This record gives sequence, C-alpha cells and structure tokens, in this order.
Amino acid sequence: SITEQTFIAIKPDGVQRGLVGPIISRFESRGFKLAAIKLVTPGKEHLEKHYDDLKEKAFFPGLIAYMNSGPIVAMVWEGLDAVKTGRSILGATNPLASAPGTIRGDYALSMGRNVCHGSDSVENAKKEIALWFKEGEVVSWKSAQENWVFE
Ligand code: YYY
Ligand code: MG
Repeated sequence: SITEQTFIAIKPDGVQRGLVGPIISRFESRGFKLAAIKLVTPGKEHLEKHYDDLKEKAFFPGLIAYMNSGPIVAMVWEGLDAVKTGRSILGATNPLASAPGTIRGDYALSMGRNVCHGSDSVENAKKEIALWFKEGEVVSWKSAQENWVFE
C-alpha cells in the first residue's frame, strides 16, 4: 500500500563519508515520503537488539563494533511497496554483488562497510521503527506530490 513504511539507516561509514545527502536523495527522488529522521548514537545494547537475529554469527561482534563507531542517520520512509523497493534501492548485502545504480553498488565495496540498512519485511519494519523511534517521532503528513507520484 502507499502507506507502507520501512526503516532505513545510514550506517556510521555512510555518515563519515558524507553520503547522507546522496542517500536521502535517492529515496526522495524515487517518490518516497520521509516520515521520521534523526542522527543518533544509540549504544551497544540497542544495536544488539536491532541485529538480534544475527547474534550467533561469527561476524556479530564486528558488526556491533562498526555500528557503534559513530553516528547513524535513522529514518522512516513511506510509499508504495516501501520495504521491498527500499531493499532494491540499497542493493545486495555484499557490495561486490550490488548492481551499479544501487546505493551499495555505487558507494561500497565491502560487506562490513556497506553504508546503509533497510528492513527486510513489513513485519521487521514495524519492529525496527518501534525500536528506533518513540511515539510522536514518526510524523503523519500529506505530501503535495502524492497525486503526481501515485495514480
Ligand atoms: O539486511 P542486510 O543488511 O542486507 O544483511 P543481513 O543479512 O541482515 O546482515 C546485516 C549486516 O551484517 C549486513 O548489512 C552486513 C553484515 N554482514 C557481515 O558483515 N557479514 C556477513 N556474512 C553477513 C552480513
Ligand atoms: Mg538485514
């Protein structure tokens, strides 16, 4: 639906490398509506919760240290098929396999520095939005572009 929401984050490497603007631009210009945004350093415990399903993986400690190494831009983007289309805008998890034209395919080379996060299902998007944002931080508003983006 056109009100589907996804959680998108610009990881510490994306912020440090000055990619906040270019990454936001891709979601904006595709036609998605920004529903929430903040710059945060949420701490280890929060990041472990975010990646809870990966806690048994060998790369988990490194992943948490990387995510905890600097500020992250946390966002909610809304629009038609936002979760699946958001993932396609990000590109494959391993940047070496990400198509050019995707964020990771244009800006990243290594799996452990892949600059962005996006929810992988509508159910996980809801969980992640609830983890990263408080009630009232996700804004409901009508975009003036709506009828030019959707029929
Ligand atoms: O959702 P996505 O970020 O594309 O991949 P996940 O399988 O959820 O893994 C989260 C995160 O962990 C990934 O973006 C990079 C890192 N990672 C890794 O460093 N090494 C792996 N073999 C798999 C994932
Ligand atoms: Mg994932």
